[in-house]
Amino acid sequence: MSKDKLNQLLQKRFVLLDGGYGTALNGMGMPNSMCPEQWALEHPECLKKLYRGYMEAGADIIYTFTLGANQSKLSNYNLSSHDMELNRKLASLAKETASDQVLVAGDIGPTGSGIKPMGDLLFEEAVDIYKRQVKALLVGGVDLFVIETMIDIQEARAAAIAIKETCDLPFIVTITFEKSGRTVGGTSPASAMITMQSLGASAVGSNCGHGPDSMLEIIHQMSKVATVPVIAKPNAGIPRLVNGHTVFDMNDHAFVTHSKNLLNEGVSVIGGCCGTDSKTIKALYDLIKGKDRSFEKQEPKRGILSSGTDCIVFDLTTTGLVIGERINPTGKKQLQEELSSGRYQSVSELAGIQQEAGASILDINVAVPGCDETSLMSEVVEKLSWSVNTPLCLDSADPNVFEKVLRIYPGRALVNSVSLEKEKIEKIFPIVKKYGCMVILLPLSGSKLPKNNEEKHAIIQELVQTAKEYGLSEQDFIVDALTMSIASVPKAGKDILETIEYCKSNGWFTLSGLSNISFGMPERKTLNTAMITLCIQKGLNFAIADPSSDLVMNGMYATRLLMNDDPDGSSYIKNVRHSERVVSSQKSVSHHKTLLKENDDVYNRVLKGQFDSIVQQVQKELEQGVSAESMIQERLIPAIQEVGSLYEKNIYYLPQLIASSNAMKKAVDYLEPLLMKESKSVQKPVCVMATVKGDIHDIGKNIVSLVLSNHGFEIVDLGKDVDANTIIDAVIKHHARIIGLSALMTVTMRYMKEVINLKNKKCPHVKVMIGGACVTLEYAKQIGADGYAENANEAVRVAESLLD
Ligand code: B12
Repeated sequence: MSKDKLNQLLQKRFVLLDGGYGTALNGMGMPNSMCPEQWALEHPECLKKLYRGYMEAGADIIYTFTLGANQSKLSNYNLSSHDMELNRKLASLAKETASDQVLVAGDIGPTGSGIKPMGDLLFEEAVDIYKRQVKALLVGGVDLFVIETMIDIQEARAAAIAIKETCDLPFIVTITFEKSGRTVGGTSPASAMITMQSLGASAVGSNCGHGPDSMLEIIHQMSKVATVPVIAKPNAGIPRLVNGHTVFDMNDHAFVTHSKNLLNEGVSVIGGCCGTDSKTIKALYDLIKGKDRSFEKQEPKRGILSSGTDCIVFDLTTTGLVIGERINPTGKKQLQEELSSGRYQSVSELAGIQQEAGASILDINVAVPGCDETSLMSEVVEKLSWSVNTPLCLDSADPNVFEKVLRIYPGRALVNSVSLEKEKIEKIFPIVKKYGCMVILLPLSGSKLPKNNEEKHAIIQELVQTAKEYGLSEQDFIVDALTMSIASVPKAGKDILETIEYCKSNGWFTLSGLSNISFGMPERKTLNTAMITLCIQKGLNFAIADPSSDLVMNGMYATRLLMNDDPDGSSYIKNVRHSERVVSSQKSVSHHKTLLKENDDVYNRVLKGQFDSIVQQVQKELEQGVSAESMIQERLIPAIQEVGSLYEKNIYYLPQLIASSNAMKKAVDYLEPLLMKESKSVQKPVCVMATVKGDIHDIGKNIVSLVLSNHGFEIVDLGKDVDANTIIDAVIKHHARIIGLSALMTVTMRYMKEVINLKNKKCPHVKVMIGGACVTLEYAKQIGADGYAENANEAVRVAESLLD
């Protein structure tokens, strides 16, 4: 099916998707010990029955049963090499049953391994894994693709890129969010929507999760920034185990009532996930049947950029957005040295400082003579992607640098920049289109500066025209007003103001490299401040500037207030800096200034996740006579406790937790041998962790293991799908005091009891604590577990209490 045809369908009317498969097949006898895809293939009648049910209920699209049929996930069942065969056959089965009455979407789900920093795979490894799946689904005859149940935006992006680089079929995307309203990695619904629609998805939304009621706010956030139809495919909540049966508490009536609210929030593609069946889909059909709908969203012209976690949305009237300019090695010897030796401490610090100081975007320039700019830029972007929440602006004069970096950037970036040069145009515009980012148009013709404003405006016209020929719209670019130095061009100030006016009248976003105006002059900040106030009067959207300059920032906030760009004065009041610096109340992932401790670089490095440089700092302090024990007890442990509390409050997400834990681990690994010398005993309580047999969900178990080890437990992690004998053998071998069991499914949580029974026989003194989405305190008591915890921090408290 062509993208246009699907888009026509999606824009004409409500579209109905299918319901759940996994739980339904479990009910038909699918055992958890077996690969679901293989079992389904061996029992085609079961799957066909579900398909027929959904088709009769009125579904427009059914999914192939291939959510977990990628090489990585199949390795759990030693079936990696069967991925192509399974996908091809399962796609053919769906096509055959559909017999052209409904569309078949090739289903692509998480790898199960995750992409760095949250998992083990490199981004390109994930792309390759998905490409194999896409190719096989194509052979099986699918009409479109669906990327679903993605909890990591990078996996969703890798799958989208794999589809785009393999075929022209359209794809739709649904992301799964936590109760907190963000993904495990911290991506907000709006940011996920922007990132995936920019990459070319025909519709974007959410699936699975915690039921249709808790999806309402997620859909609300997504709808606000959506330029494509919005999808909701919720489950019927998290199931409970009641008298040995899996029970989803939400009935069809309640499901449909909540679905109505989802439609009112802007959803136009709807279906169900686990816990829903053909009756639910029929009820949804009745809900949307005959309802008129046309997807004609008349949006104001607006630009949108996103990071891995958050986004910024602006329109032609938005002024005073600052692009932090300080990550640029030109003329900075120390930064050059660090970058050329692969050290990024200053980069991380400059990023944090600028974000804290109010930058909306961070410019990243790493052009160090003699260095491979593409690899350097990739590494810096990889590093900053999950440690700051502002979008990034990728700044390079070399057009070859962008593609590799755009592949790994987990959001919608800004490319800086393209000028009127054939080579740049031919390289940059196609990749801007492919990766769906925004680009800065720089009015230079080759390396020549325009002689006057007429010439400058003619170049801008030509660049805009060319951008449109490459399929970009006015929402995809920002024009650089080209700021010259007042020291060399006396008309420089007036010229920029004229260019801003000219662009505004054409409806184009504008930007100024503000600091250039004062180059070669004394008291540069004064000139920069005067310039920004004048520019804001003309409606400049962005200034590339140093947000740490109080004078410039205050001038900007004040002008916005005086020009009625900040009608209630709230931005001015919140941000203006008094002569004594006021700490910004803005939430910042990397630098919680208020939480950082003055003069405690060890503590601060853990808090900021600076694992590259922590050992150096520890060594320095040891040389100054600080004891290893005091460093651990008084600074490292409190720091990681603070990290845990930030994670619990949804201020930190998984990437920050991992980075801080790495910092802690590196420091402790270095200090521990010294502690032995100081003849202090460092025997840690051992905890054996496992996801029980039949269950391959391990993300929660991994987080609990990480946080427990941060709190002084020695973790023996046995992985997932682990049987009782293996667990008890490990307990005996490692003299463990606690067993931590995880299960995410009602069918597998029963197995926890078997582990407890065996433990009671072989090592009754050992304590067991349990957890996982479907597990409850009640269930823990029922099976005789000693403890239960709902999340990782709670798990630490429970584990510590079990040692008493
Ligand atoms: C991501 C996901 C997957 C991924 C897993 C990737 C991976 N490496 O883990 C993939 C796609 C592979 C997958 C597969 C399947 N999934 Co799934 N999946 C999910 C999903 C969306 C999120 C789970 C998750 O990682 N959450 C994030 C983590 C951080 O949360 P958590 O695990 O709950 O952990 C926290 C706490 O519970 C606690 N905790 C966890 N473990 C422990 C342990 C101890 C000792 C303690 C103290 C605390 C503790 O602390 C953690 C941190 O805060 C859930 C839905 C949901 N909302 O939970 C469905 C869900 C678990 N999956 C479900 C199903 C049905 C399946 C499949 C059968 C689907 C299929 N068609 O194949 C297969 C299962 C195959 C198998 N045999 O295991 C159902 C289970 C329903 C049921 N009957 O019980 C769920 C609940 C969806 C639903 N609503 O129906 N899934």
